[in-house]
Amino acid sequence: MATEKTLVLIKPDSVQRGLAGRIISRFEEKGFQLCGVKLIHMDSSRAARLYEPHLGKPFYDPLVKYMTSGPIVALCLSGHNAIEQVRTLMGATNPSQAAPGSIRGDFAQRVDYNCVHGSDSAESAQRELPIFFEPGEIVDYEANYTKWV
Ligand code: IDP
Ligand code: MG
Repeated sequence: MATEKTLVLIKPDSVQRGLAGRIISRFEEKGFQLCGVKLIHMDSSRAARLYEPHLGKPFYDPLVKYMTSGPIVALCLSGHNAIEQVRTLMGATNPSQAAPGSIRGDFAQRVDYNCVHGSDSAESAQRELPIFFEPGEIVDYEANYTKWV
């Protein structure tokens, strides 16, 4: 299993509800490392870049409106098999089907306001991370830092 980096977004409703810290804790408790953290209010061009694969779907316009409605927290997380494991911690896209104990299972009710985004493949992570982080903004612990823990 490879060490991977993935993108997580804590969506506007979750930030507004004060859930950002608890959601970040879920990932930290699992052992994923925070390599990048940003609070940003996306404009529609950034949201369009992120959701380009969904262009034309019925939920596209409401999704862009929702995701640009207020600040989000963008995370770059690193760890073993991070892309798949982060998706497992998030739970199913539709919170009605998300297992209790998952982030969406515990914190969300609706498919359209489902708390978090996570890259769904290595290709998606590679495409999505640069939408939020410059290469120099992503921390490389192994290369640059003494290991304390
Ligand atoms: P994902 O976030 O689990 O990867 P995607 O299928 O990539 O799910 O959809 C992107 C986002 O679009 C979802 O997280 C959700 O906010 C929204 N979405 C997906 N399917 C629906 C739907 O059927 N109705 C309304 N919104 C949806
Ligand atoms: Mg997706």
